[in-house]
Amino acid sequence: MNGKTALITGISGQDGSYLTELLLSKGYEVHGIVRQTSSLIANTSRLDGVYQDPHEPERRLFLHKGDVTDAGMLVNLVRDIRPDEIYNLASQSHVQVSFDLPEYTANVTALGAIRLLEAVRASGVDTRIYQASSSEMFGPAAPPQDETTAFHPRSPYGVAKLYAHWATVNYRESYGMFAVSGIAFNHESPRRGETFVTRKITRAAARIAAGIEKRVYLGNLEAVRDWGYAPEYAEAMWLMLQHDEPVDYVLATGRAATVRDFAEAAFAHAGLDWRDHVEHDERYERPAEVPELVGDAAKIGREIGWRAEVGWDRLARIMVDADLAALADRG
Ligand code: NAP
Ligand code: G4F
Repeated sequence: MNGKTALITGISGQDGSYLTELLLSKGYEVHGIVRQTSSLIANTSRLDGVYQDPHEPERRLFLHKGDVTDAGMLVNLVRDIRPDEIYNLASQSHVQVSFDLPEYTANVTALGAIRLLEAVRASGVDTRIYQASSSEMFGPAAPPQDETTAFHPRSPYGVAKLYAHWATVNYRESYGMFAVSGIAFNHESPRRGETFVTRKITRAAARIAAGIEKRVYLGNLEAVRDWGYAPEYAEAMWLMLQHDEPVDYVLATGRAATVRDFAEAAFAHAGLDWRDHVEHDERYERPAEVPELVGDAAKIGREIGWRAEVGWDRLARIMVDADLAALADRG
């Protein structure tokens, strides 16, 4: 035990699960907000490795039913837990979905952040806050993008993230809160949701190699992304809240590839030629695309010492291996 308490919104997501493991390993008491669904008490499969039964006397992981659209719930929870650190990872995080559900995305992703900031203010708790900002806020800005690059979001998701980002800056400047944004470029892992392009590709490559499927349908193959490895980004979030000063940082690898390059590498690692299995479907094209995101994370390297080690090609191999292993386990 290190005597510290953290609250994570979005604990059941990709990043939330890695951050939970990291904080538990550092001796934190970890609290997370999980959503009730019609068929499950909560979607907690990514937390299976660290889940603790409520009857466990030494328990350090606590899951609370809630939602970032419920302001009263957030105030009560922050007041009860009195966390030293809050990580706001809750979001409708899928860019394409945000074009179909723009108002819902704004409610969760933009207003969720301000509800949480207000909950901290209303409860009077002295806490440090991490806001999960996104490289999607840069839109078509020329790469490499860094902390000085002008924002130009190109999706309802990007617009919502920009609101949350500026709200975080504003609460820092207005109320002196230790509130910071990590402007994270794409980061992936075997726990990535199956509709994001990297996981869609690695899962398809594994299933095609196993003879379960024959092809996968993708949209724009020319988009360039700076794909990093999610556990390393969880470490950066934690480091930002340990820093002396509240400072916003870009989190990125600095290396990038096209969707086509990623597909080629993933299929090759599964022993396949991507050209035999990838087909185009325009339904996966977006009304407005972000063509090229490549981050320059020199500032956090200089000031905090964080650097991403895993680049997109190694990441593709890690994800294909995990998807192949999951199929083998299933028998
Ligand atoms: P993710 O896997 O989609 O996880 C999102 C989390 O938010 C899930 O736990 C989800 O719960 C929760 N959530 C959604 N709506 C909610 C609501 N109304 N109330 C409470 N919780 C809600 O996303 P991720 O990849 O881990 O990303 C974490 C954060 O970083 C997100 O804010 C994302 O937008 C941001 N980000 C991600 C990347 C990236 O490349 N991964 C890059 C930049 C920024 P359920 O499990 O119930 O759905
Ligand atoms: O994997 P994606 O859906 O990720 P996207 O849109 O870059 O957003 C992710 O990264 C952001 C950080 O920049 C996060 F803030 C956000 O929450 C999310 O985690 O798509 C990547 C690229 C896009 O250019 C998309 O048009 O892949 C292209 N793509 C091509 N075919 C596809 C597909 N994307 C998806 N999801 N599905 C396809 O079939």
